[in-house]
Amino acid sequence: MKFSRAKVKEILADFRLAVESREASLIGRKEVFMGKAKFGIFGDGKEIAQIAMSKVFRIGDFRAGYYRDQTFMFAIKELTMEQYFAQLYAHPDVEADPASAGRQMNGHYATRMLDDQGKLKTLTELKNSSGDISPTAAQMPRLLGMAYASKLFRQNPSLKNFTNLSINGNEIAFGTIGNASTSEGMFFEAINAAGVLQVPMMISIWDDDYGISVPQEYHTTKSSISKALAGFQRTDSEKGFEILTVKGWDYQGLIDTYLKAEKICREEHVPVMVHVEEMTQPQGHSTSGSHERYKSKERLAWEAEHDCIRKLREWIINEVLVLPEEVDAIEKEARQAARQARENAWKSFMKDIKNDQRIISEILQRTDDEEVLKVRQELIKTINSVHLDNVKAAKKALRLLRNKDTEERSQLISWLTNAAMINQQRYSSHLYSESDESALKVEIVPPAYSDNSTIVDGREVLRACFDAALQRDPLIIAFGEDVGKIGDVNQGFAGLQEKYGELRVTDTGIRECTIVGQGIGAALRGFRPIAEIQYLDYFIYALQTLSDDLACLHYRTKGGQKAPLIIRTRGHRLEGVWHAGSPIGMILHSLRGIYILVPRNMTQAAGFYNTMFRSDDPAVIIECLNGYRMKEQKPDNIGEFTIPLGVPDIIRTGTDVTVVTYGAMCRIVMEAAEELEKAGISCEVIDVQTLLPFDIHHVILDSVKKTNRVVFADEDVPGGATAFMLQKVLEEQHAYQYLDAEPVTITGKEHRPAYASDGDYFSKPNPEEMYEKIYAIMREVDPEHYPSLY
Ligand SMILES: Cc1ncc(C[n+]2csc(CCOP(=O)(O)OP(=O)(O)O)c2C)c(N)n1
Ligand SMILES: [Mg+2]
Repeated sequence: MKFSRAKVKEILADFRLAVESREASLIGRKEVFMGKAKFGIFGDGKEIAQIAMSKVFRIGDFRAGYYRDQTFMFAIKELTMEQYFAQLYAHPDVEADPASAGRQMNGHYATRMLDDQGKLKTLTELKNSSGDISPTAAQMPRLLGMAYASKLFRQNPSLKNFTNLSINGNEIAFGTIGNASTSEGMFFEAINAAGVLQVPMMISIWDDDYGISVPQEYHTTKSSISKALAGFQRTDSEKGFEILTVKGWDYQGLIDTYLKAEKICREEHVPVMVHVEEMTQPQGHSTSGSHERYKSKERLAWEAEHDCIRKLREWIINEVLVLPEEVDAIEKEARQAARQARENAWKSFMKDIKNDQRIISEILQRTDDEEVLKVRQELIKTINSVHLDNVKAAKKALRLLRNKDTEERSQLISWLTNAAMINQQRYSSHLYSESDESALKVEIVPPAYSDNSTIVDGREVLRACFDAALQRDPLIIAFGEDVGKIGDVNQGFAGLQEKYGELRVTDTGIRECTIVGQGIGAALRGFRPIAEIQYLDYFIYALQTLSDDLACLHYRTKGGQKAPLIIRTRGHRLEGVWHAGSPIGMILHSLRGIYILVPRNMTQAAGFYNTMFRSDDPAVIIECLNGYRMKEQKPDNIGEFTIPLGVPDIIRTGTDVTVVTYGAMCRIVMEAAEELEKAGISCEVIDVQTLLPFDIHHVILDSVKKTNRVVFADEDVPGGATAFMLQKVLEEQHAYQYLDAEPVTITGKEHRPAYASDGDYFSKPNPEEMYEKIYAIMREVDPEHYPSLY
């Protein structure tokens, strides 16, 4: 016999796991067709490669993958069969579905990297998977960041003590991606960046020749991603990638390939690409359609022939010389295990639902109302009922009982009140940090000034703040285009690379999406990165990653993961179409889950940086493009003072009109307010300072109670962020009842801002326009006192 006893045992255990995982896929599909789950996407056809990969995934390593990886997650023991089914059913419980507590569709894996208090666990003792997302290739930017963290831990000697986060940077960041998804821009961007950075990133491409129905020739140059990327292959004289190819059904080949890949990646910190070809997808893409529609008979026959489990079985019998009966017995046992897990998971999922159903049905039964009894009958008859069926029945009954002052009515109300609380927790908690380090709980230290406080350019205030931060916390790092050598285009980091080294303050390529991903991945691993997007106008390149990955990370894992990343950028008015943008509505509406801070000057910005450095929430901080050379008084406690989030600043008091604004507009509004004062109109100007969160203590409402008139002003398009502010103040703060005049919004034009001073003046709100619109409000009150201007 060629194989040792221990080896045979290992091979058979691998085979058993593959069969169990395949059975889970087959059962999963049936559950969807029986209406017990809404959608299913499975890892069938990809089992053996994932088992091989799991053999080199060590404690302390990280994964960023996609929806086919169930077998890998089983193999590293970070997913049980029951948890797998729990997610399929959308079981809203962290114990049942630790990846997402029922918030994510099946096949989206994640480990719990935070403890119950929201603190990072000792990641070096865990096998870690970052939280999957559905957009294809969107795991790539984060993957780069997780690999980058290993490089920093290995190369920066002052990080050696963080043994809870890294063991000398030995951790590999494992990525997986489908063949078709490698066509995405962010795949190429991340691959290029990994080659440049030389980070321990091992990307496996599960190549089954299709992306849903579309065959390879539509996706990839030369129909092969390893051929297309051959130029990335490192040589003796040039750094690059190690590119390996292997067949998805070749058990021994896969194991050998991954052993080789691991050694290069872990020891040398060289990025490795493992292109796993000739994979299959026995059940087709997902439960949404059948692959017989688009695969030829020949292809289907080829797939049956090359099924990785079938091939492994043949190999075990022919080469390992295990008796077919023994293999049959293993298969049988594995299938039974999957079936039992399904059974248990379903029972557990239905437990709370059935329990609530029983409570409601008992309450309804006690009423003597025919219609209510019908509602009860309907509820009991519902097949595969879920929580919403219970709530709907209870609300329906409550409507029917509205005129009756009965015991049952109050029981229903009490059940519904409790259910609302539970469902809020189930489906709407953890958008932001709920830990002691929440940005909303940071201790507030006011700026301190003395006779010695100097007046300096705004950029120098920022520079001093970053200097103090880098000095204080070795996990704070900053990177972006031109951030390193010249200290950013406005010199906020001037001289800081020289002082703290290239590993702390670093230039990057022009690649906004992966700059953000680099930040997300590093933040997940315990760093406190400042990822810089040079201009707000180029933020859009990173918006998808921010929206789909960072903004929902804490939410989609129900508090299982966090990435306290600061995205630093600069925006609002300056020059022309692409250096003067203020698309704040777009940002607000796509980034709930990230705090959006819009300081009017660099002192306020520094205060917000200081707050965020001490919190575990992510934030975007938008500095004013035209503020770096304005003079400001530098606080003496530049590294210590903090500014609270959600607390507007009243920058001018007044009695006639409340003007709500932020950022660079503050100066325009103040200029108009000075002029209006001369005409006897008194404006109260409020800088909201942070848009998310927005005016937590209703400072604006108090102002409107006094002035009874309100104006919202910014540089965004009409109906953009001003509409957001209007909704907050009028609806949420109920300010409408104190208004004596129509609320007014003053915004930029609908088009992008034109170039030069005149372009700016006629595209963005200007002081004259502000003056005239506010004057018109007062003219309506007292036309005699305020005669027509024209
Ligand atoms: C950005 C984006 N576009 C489209 C989709 C819809 N979609 C989901 S999977 C998929 C095909 C992916 O194929 P491949 O990368 O080869 O992975 P496979 O499913 O074959 O393993 C598509 C188009 C998506 N999820 N995200
Ligand atoms: Mg594919």
